[in-house]
Amino acid sequence: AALSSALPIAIENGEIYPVFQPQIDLGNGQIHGFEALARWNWYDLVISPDQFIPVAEENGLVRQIDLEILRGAASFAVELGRRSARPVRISTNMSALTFKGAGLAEDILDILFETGLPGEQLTLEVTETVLMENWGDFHDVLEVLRAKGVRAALDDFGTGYSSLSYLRQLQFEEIKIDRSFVVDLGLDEQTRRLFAGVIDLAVGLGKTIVVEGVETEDQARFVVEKGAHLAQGFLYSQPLSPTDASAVFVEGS
Ligand code: G
Ligand code: G
Ligand code: MN
Ligand code: NA
Repeated sequence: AALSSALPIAIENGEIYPVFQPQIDLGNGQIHGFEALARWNWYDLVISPDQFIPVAEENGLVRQIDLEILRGAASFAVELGRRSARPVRISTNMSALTFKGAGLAEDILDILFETGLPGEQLTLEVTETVLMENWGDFHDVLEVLRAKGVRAALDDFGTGYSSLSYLRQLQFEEIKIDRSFVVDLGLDEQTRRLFAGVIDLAVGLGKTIVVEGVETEDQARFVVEKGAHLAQGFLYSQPLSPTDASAVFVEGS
């Protein structure tokens, strides 16, 4: 209850902001881009999105947050791009509820225009909830944004129903394999086979495969060997402040 009454003011005051976790290109070891993850500084606490995103969803504030994080991430990428020879790609998370109601595509286009971020440098991450609850809106928004080069990623793949038909029906450019999958790689052969099969299938469909939650060298070796394209996880880096994220990107270029 305290969170829910503090949230609108926090948004207003800019207390909700993105941190940036590197996504590593497994082909060359360079930082490909960053996933923007929301954080909320509330007094001395840093509140996790697992706590405040559900509250924002209940209070009709989640679109505002998703767009604020997108705006922050876009500004970050544009600014860092000025100091770097190669483009900075960013992914941001969009709640299924964010797709409900009119005007989302226009709001996102406005942010691209105002910050100067080329659409080709942006990926929107959504979970399969959006496909079950809001497929039509999602499809319409993506149709507009794709014309600008914006990509879509299916996040947390392997956790929900993850019907394989989603992979076929919808033109996700990227599939993000959930970290719960990765945790089990060391435990059993069945998971390793399933993982390898899913990667094969998705690569065969022309998707970019992002593996989340890579924490050990063994996991990294396995996902590289199986042909994943990008990886994210504590082995490479925690989510970073804009200053630290810029530094590692420029150093590694
Ligand atoms: O960063 P962390 O691992 O604590 O994120 C927890 C969850 O919160 C993840 O599932 C992530 O997708 C979600 N999340 C992080 N940032 C945002 C955001 O800006 N918008 C939405 N809708 N979800 C987010
Ligand atoms: O659901 P989504 O992919 O958006 O969630 C990303 C979340 O995963 C972030 O909150 C981030 O802090 C967390 N995360 C990123 N890398 C790792 C990792 O290697 N291990 C664990 N346990 N969590 C991670
Ligand atoms: Mn995500
Ligand atoms: Na995920």
